[in-house]
Amino acid sequence: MNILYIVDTFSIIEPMGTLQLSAIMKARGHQSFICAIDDGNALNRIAEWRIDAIACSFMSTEAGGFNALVREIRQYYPSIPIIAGGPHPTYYPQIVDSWGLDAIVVGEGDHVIAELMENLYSGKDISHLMNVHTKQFKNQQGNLVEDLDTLPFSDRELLKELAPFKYIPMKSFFATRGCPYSCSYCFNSAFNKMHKNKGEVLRRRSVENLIQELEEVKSNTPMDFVRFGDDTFVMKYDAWVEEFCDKYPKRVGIPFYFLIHPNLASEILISSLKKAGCHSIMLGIESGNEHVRRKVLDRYVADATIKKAFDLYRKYDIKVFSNTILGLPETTLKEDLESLNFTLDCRPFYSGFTVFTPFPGTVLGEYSKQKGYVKGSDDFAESFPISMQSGSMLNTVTDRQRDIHRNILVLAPIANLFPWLRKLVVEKLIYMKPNWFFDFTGFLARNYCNMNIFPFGKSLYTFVQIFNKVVRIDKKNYATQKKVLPAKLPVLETVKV
Ligand code: B12
Ligand code: SF4
Repeated sequence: MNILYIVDTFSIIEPMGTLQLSAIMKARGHQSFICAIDDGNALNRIAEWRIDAIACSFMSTEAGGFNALVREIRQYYPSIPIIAGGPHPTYYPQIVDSWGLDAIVVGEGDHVIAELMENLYSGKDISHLMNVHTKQFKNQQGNLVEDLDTLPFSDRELLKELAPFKYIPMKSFFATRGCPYSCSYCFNSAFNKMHKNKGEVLRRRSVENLIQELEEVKSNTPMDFVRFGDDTFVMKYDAWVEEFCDKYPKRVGIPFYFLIHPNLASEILISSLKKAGCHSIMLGIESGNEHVRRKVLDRYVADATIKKAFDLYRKYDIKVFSNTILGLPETTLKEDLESLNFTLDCRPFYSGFTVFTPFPGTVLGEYSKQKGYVKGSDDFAESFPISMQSGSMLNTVTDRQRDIHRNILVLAPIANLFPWLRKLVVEKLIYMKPNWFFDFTGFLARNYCNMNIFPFGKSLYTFVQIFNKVVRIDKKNYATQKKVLPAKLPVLETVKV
């Protein structure tokens, strides 16, 4: 089969779920093709590449564009099998009843994608497949992938000739799947509940398997920075970390980044990872108010623990990208300002802020909906913002608070980079009307910080490619985007065998 994988956009980070599934399908002899809907030519690609089946992967923020695209594809190719998976179909599976999809996969797709696509294509039964929902049936969740080493390495060939990936020498890897924490705003709380008794939540590849993939990618592709995308790369200093810190510098030796929880900072862990090549990390602060953190976010971490973690990472000269959420349910401007001040006190390298978004399936998302805090319709395809940097979706947030949020998002990194500006930013500038000057300086600060957290690619050409991409991602909006529609119905027939 010729399978077309569709993602929303080609950002500077590879779509790893899609690359994993493509590797599984290629191992069974199928051909893979990929396109992004924001290029506007998906419909033409189906005819041009003689596509037999389509696999869409998307988050909730991307659902509106996919809904429109699936409708368009159905007009031109009524019988081509279309399936979908990823975060939105997982946490909002009701889409299968109204979107015109043949099936969706809830949760991990590795065990089921081959049989699902092959059976759909050849008209065979799919009603026995775990994790699969259709209009007619909604099957239960099967077991989680137990041994990650049994999965093939991600199919990076799929992106090899594609911009921006071919210009970007930063490559993503996953050492684990799952997260044992249950923060109320995050998808893991829902994922873990959904997979109760379906296997271990946190699974880890062997160091050897991970290093072999890193070596393979390093020998095939330009790679000068490694980004571990795991929810929590490591949990503590243990035999795995010891082995990783021994093998990684010898066999890979490229600076790397990962995400970790502030509860897990210990001197031995941080010093060992630094020696192994750790350049930067992401630490979640999420709220500067300990009560909110515990009671609203289900994040059981003390102020002092967070500050100690920042101090330790600073001591080992590891650059920290922090994340703090504004506009949380049942909080006011007072807590937002506490969060701003606490974040600046922690002195991250880059103080990232987002606005709370009530994602479907998450504890806090569902709570906000039940309480009537969510603006607009219940249809996530219609009402979801395209990014957590957009204005709040909660009707409890005032217009003044929205303006202040917007200013904090762009000005906090500036106050953080230039501490002598902190008083001015915190006491005056964030209360002004948002304006292009704040946005522009914030954009520069954000990209300066990003370039230091992810210091990959030194050429001007890479810089221009990435800059283009960043500008485009910031402006992304499928509804107003120019699309290339086929002028008349293509002659392609989908052949069922
Ligand atoms: C990397 C990442 C990104 C990258 C995306 C890069 C890319 N090109 O895809 C970037 C940084 C751009 C990003 C941005 C955002 N992200 Co993000 N991101 C992730 C992250 C950390 C890893 C994704 C990943 O690669 N996972 C590993 C692969 C193997 O797993 P997977 O993708 O889930 O795929 C498996 C299954 O889902 C399934 N599957 C997936 N696709 C398909 C398709 C088919 C057909 C089938 C059958 C199965 C299937 O099978 C795969 C293998 O088992 C996840 C968290 C996570 N751990 O997954 C959050 C996550 C996906 N992001 C999330 C969010 C909220 C965002 C933002 C909105 C945040 C923001 N700051 O604005 C933005 C959205 C930007 C936008 N475009 O609108 C949420 C999504 C929640 C939701 N309901 O949609 C997640 C789940 C994290 C969370 N905190 O809850 N993100
Ligand atoms: S620690 Fe991070 S990935 Fe894990 S549940 Fe909390 S927010 Fe989600």
